[in-house]
Amino acid sequence: MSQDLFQAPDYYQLDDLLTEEHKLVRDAAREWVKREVSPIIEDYAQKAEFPTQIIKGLAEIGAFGPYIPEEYGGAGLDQISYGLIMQEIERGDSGVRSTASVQSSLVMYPIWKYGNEAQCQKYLPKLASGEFMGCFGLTEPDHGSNPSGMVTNFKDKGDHYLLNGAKMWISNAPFADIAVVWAKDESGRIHGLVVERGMEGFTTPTTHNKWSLRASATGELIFDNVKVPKENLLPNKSGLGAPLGCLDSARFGIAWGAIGAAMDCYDTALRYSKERMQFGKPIGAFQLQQKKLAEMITEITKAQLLAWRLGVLRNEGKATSAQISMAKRNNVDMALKITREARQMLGGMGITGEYSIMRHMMNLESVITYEGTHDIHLLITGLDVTGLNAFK
Ligand code: TGC
Ligand code: FAD
Repeated sequence: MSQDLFQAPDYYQLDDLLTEEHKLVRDAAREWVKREVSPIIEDYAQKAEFPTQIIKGLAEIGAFGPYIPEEYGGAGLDQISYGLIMQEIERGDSGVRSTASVQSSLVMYPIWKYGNEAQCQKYLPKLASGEFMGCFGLTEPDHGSNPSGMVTNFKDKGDHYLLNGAKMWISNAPFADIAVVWAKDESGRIHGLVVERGMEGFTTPTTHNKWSLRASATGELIFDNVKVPKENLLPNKSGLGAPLGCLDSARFGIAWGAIGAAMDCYDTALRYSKERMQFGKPIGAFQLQQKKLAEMITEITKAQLLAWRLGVLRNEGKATSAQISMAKRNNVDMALKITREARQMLGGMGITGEYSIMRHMMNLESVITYEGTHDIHLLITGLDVTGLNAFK
């Protein structure tokens, strides 16, 4: 990839809404992405490999459990700091942000919120430092948007649980040390269990041939009569609301992350439009190109305001799940549309790995699908405003 010349747009002086700590955290993540992610990410995406050497750096910028208390190894930051870190990482690549999102919101969060003290002490510090990597198994081959239909199950065998079933499309699965797995007990109630690599009957085959999130490792989780110690059940919450509560946290991070991808594409297209000459003028002087840029910065600014306000509400403990759905849906859609416009602005160069735009575009096709599809989030908003359930 060409040299990373990224300059973040701040059209409405939104930096004035941030504290000094927010800016320090964001700038540290921004510099780290320029130094450690931008120079290598295109190669890793091309060869469909996650760059495991950046795990330590991700931990150092606080990307693993930004809001987890310091006593458990987390950074003890607020929700806006968490969002800003996700924005900066996804500015580099959505797949790298996925790894951080899963580790923080889908592995550390449920252990912290639903686990007991012994589980927190055993897992959280190692997850925060990157010594342990985790994954989150909710989706199954036949149950994606409708996780309540899951068939993965466990039976009480006296001194242990016996786990059977399969999960599909699991980020980080191929290299994860632990998996937070959602499964039904004999009465059909959903619980979270921590399954560790090495447990007999537990395998994590890699998913190949993705055109999207190529620098993120995706796989399956297969449970064939896995004996899970009873102390690995997360005791403090059960039911579908438990995994969905984790998704709220991850979706919030995605709402911020998508802004990063959009900012990167806008910044690239803006620079290119001033340098690329056609018909004796920079292409940025043509009205049609200016329309694209003007609409991009307008949409980015609106998305920034939505994310910031949601961060304030999350900090105050007032954000609803439906508000989070709206922000995830709007901001990912906004980013995907910007990647398509920006790619056109670069003409043929836009399809090459010399620029990040096409990689962002392909990545966002996953982001608009995972953590609840674009249409599922629309139905969540529809249900919220009408009180009428269109899911079933
Ligand atoms: P429903 O009857 O509406 O709800 C069941 C129970 O859950 C509660 N609830 C929530 N709790 C916390 N947070 C939320 N967001 C919640 N939404 C619902 C609800 O109050 C109820 O509680 P209770 O006590 O009454 O039982 O459930 P439903 O079966 O009708 O499904 C609703 C639906 C479709 C919205 C939901 O299932 C859904 O969100 N589907 C999308 C599935 C999804 O997002 N999967 C994501 C998998 S993980 C992933 O993609 C990781 S990608 C990671 C990366 O790489 O970044
Ligand atoms: P389906 O649920 O089969 O949906 C297919 C289509 O039908 C969609 O357009 C959907 O919007 C639509 N649809 C479904 N129900 C309705 C309805 N009621 N009304 C209208 N339309 C409907 N999952 C995990 O558990 N952990 C992970 O780490 C994880 N990582 C992922 C990484 C990647 C790269 C990808 C692609 C997915 C990942 N997922 C993960 C799974 C992801 O959450 C699911 O793909 C997603 O929830 C959609 O499920 P599905 O693919 O089975 O699609």
